[in-house]
Amino acid sequence: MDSRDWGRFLLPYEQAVEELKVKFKTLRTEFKSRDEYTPIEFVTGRIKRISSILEKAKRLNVPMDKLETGIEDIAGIRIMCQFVQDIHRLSALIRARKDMVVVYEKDYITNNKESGYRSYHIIIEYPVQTSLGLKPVLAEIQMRTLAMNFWATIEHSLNYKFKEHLPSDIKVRLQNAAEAAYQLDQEMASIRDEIISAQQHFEDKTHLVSRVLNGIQDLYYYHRIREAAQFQLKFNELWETEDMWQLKELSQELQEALQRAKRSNS
Ligand code: 0O2
Ligand code: 0O2
Repeated sequence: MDSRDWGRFLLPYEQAVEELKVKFKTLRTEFKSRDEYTPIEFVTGRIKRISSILEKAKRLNVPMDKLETGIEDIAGIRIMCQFVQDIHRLSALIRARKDMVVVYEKDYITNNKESGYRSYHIIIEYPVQTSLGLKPVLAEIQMRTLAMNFWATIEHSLNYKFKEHLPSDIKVRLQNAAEAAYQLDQEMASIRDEIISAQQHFEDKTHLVSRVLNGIQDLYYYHRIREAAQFQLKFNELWETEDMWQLKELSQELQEALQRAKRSNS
């Protein structure tokens, strides 16, 4: 293949990378415009370098006329997420899309590589619209957390520099660092869950308080002055102690008192 052929060969892959980058960046913008939490932190993309394609073809015994099917990551998209849960959510969104077809998936998060590498890879078939008609190309979508990306970026640059000559003690330290990155992801995920459940608890409390206060006001409306004053006193006590369980009971009793008041009023 001469250099001109390479240019023509890579063109649909370049187009695929550009289009896919726009699509996933737009997905992020869409979540943000709805004020929703976005599972995408940022998106990057690249075309594999010709030397890397040749090296990989040699390593995998792929003949030059079978590069299109033999090398799946000529077009590569990388999506960075805050949490591992975001990667699973994003994978489901990708599987549901009509503009790309999932060929297969590689879960290097559950089954990390020997190096310590973790990421979730999805190989897709993506149709590129060219002047000669539709051309389906293979592309690899890598999804990782920020911690996984931090590790992989540094490890990749070290491997690139030292090739196969990475000292074995360094390899072990990199494996340990990968484990530390994974622990960090787990810790952050559990902190996030606790924050969300604390927010939920806060929401519950806010609703409960307004339900009780509205209930007391309704009792006044039905001229149950003494009862309303008793509920107000009880509420003041519980408000001080922040006893949610008793506050729930108080709210229940208040609803029953209101039903009685409504019945005797009608
Ligand atoms: P913004 O709003 O400027 O950040 P292109 O769209 O072709 O110009 P490409 O190829 O996607 O850009 O660029 P690149 O360098 O691969 O980076 C893609 C996006 O990821 C860029 O944002 C970077 O700012 C962002 N990015 C890269 N590394 C990090 C990182 O560590 N943290 C964060 N939060 N963002 C990072 P944009 O698309 O130019 O937009
Ligand atoms: P580039 O162009 O530098 O991004 P194999 O390599 O045979 O084990 P396979 O099937 O070729 O596996 O592909 P795999 O492992 O699913 O995905 C290859 C890509 O995943 C790599 O691209 C990296 O981007 C990333 N990757 C895989 N393993 C590692 C690893 O141990 N460390 C880091 N940093 N990244 C990894 P390339 O080949 O590096 O190409």
